[in-house]
Order: sequence, then C-alpha cells, then structure tokens
Amino acid sequence: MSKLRIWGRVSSVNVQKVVWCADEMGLAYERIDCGGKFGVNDTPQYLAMNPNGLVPVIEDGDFVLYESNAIVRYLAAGHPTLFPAEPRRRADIDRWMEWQSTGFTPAQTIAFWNLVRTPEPKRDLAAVEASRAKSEKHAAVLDKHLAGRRYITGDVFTAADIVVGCAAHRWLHLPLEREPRPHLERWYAELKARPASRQVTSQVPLT
Ligand SMILES: N[C@@H](CCC(=O)N[C@@H](CS)C(=O)NCC(=O)O)C(=O)O
Repeated sequence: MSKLRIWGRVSSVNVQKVVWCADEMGLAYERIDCGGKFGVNDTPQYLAMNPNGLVPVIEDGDFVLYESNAIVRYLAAGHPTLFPAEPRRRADIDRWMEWQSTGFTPAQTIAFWNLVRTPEPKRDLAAVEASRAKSEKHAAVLDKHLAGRRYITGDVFTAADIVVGCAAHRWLHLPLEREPRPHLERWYAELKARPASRQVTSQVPLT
C-alpha cells in the first residue's frame, strides 16, 4: 500500500492541522512542500487534485481529498478518542472545528497577513486593529470555555484541540498586544508539550 502523501507547506495553518493529526495518529506519510513560495499549486497536475489551487491536499492511495477539516475527520475517523463515532461527542468536536474555520481563523487573517506577510510600509494598521479586536472576542470565548475544562470537549484530547490549537498557536504568536487569557494559555502550554504538536508549535516566529 502506498504511503499517505500530504501536499502543502507547513507554514499554512490548514496544513498544520493535517500534519499534527497525522502525527497524533502515528501515521507514516510523505509531506511535499507546495503553495506560497514553493508554488506547484497552480500546475495542471495539482489543480486536478484540488481545482481551488489551495493547500492542503492528501493522497491516500487512489483517494484524493482537500479541505483541511475534512482531511482531519478522514484521518481521525474511527479513532476512539480523537474523533469518536458517538454522535453527541462527535458533534461537540465538529462544532469547535467549524468555530475555528469560520470564526477564529478568519478573524485573525487580516492581522496575520499585514503583520507577518506584508512589508511594514504597506501595512494597514486600522485593518489590523479591527482584526485584532474581532480575534480577541473569539479568544475570550475560548478562554471562558476552557476555564472548567482540561481540553476543548472535556478531559480527553480530541481533533478539536488539534484544529483550534493550530489557530491558537497563530494567535498567541502574532506580533501584537493581546489580553491575558490564562485558561487558553494553560491549555496551549499542554498542547505544546505533546510531541505530535512539534511541527506546528515550533513554527516561531510565524512566517
Ligand atoms: N478551506 C480550505 C482553505 C485552504 C487555504 O486557504 N489554504 C491556503 C493556505 S492556509 C492556500 O492554499 N493559500 C495559497 C498558497 O499557499 O499558495 C482548507 O481548510 O483546506
């Protein structure tokens, strides 16, 4: 059986989710740098795998899949703790995965692009401030949620921690002033201590 292939640069928050999940699962895989400065994602071969030209994509034998959260669900499917089958436990994990992809990460995107990927004279600081304020609202929700919980859905580490953890890593390393979030920071420190998070949590400074 051919080895799992993960297409995408590890500086991408969406690729990070996939490599962290694969590492938690102990999967053997080959990761191919592409997207951003590496290019490749605009080639006909790549567009045949993902017509959106975005990373990540996985190839698992003859099965090709894009959309990072769908990939995490696919890789973790059937794992008794990361992504359990029981509908309510699974829905709770799903809810936080959606919260990351439709809320927390989009809120940060403008601040991230301006502060990390735009030369200083070209930065739009008003837009950064709006993005920061929106992200703080999400960080406050997460911090409050984690006040009474070790992990996002309770006592057990799940795919929700991987996905939201990638967004939290980015938020906590953006070069801007943040409100203190003791519960979020305690949770992030625990995630950072997991060997499987290394490829993500060692990405400092952000690029
Ligand atoms: N909803 C998609 C979004 C994928 C996406 O926006 N990927 C970005 C990187 S985070 C990308 O491919 N950008 C173009 C590039 O890297 O060249 C997912 O979750 O996989």
